[in-house]
Amino acid sequence: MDLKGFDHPGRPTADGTLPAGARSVKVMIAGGFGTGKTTMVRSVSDIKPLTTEETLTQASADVDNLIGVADKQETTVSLDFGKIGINEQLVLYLFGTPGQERFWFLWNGLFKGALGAVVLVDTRRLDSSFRAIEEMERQNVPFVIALNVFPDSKEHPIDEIRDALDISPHTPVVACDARDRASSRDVLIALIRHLKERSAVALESR
Ligand SMILES: Nc1nc2c(ncn2[C@@H]2O[C@H](COP(=O)(O)OP(=O)(O)OP(=O)(O)O)[C@@H](O)[C@H]2O)c(=O)[nH]1
Ligand SMILES: [Mg+2]
Repeated sequence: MDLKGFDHPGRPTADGTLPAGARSVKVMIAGGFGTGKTTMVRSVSDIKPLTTEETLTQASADVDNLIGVADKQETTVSLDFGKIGINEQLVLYLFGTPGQERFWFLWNGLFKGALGAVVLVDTRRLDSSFRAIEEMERQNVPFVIALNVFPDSKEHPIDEIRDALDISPHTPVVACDARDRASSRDVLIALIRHLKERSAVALESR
């Protein structure tokens, strides 16, 4: 993969595109409650990730939709942090968001300087990721949708999922297994491609 253009530490440009020569990129791993954000950061990180997991309390039982994740024991209360070198020129710093609604107030600060995001979606509970998608659009952070496939997930045509999530036809949708390093890495590469394509389009229209 050609990653020319990621040579210097990157901050978002005024129009939100990739800076020429970015070397390190802040990427958010977002999505609804229990969609596999911490799992993805853990599986893909080159360093021992920092996680802020706390035992799920009864307080959230009536609030969170636990279909498919009823045996979930822990939840992220602040953030997950990991790092992955994609190649010698590019390092991604990964920031996993908390999924529980009561911690969403933290999102504003967390997104500062983020160049892109992965929004994890559990197709058994599509609605749990609506808010994350809205937030990406509101904060103008380009994103890819990663469908985290659980054993009892049904297969849905991608177009149906696009319609249900109401996302632009330009937003990539990829399937993954967040527990698998190679699969999670592929999602991040899909995001980088998307960021590069957006930058190329923005440059052409200048
Ligand atoms: N079968 C399967 N289980 C998964 C997968 N990804 C995550 N899990 C499991 O699903 C549960 C939820 O994963 P987490 O990584 O904690 O989800 P999260 O999005 O970080 O959750 P919050 O921080 O609470 O919002 C855990 O029990 C994981 O082991 C997957 O791809 N396949
Ligand atoms: Mg988590």
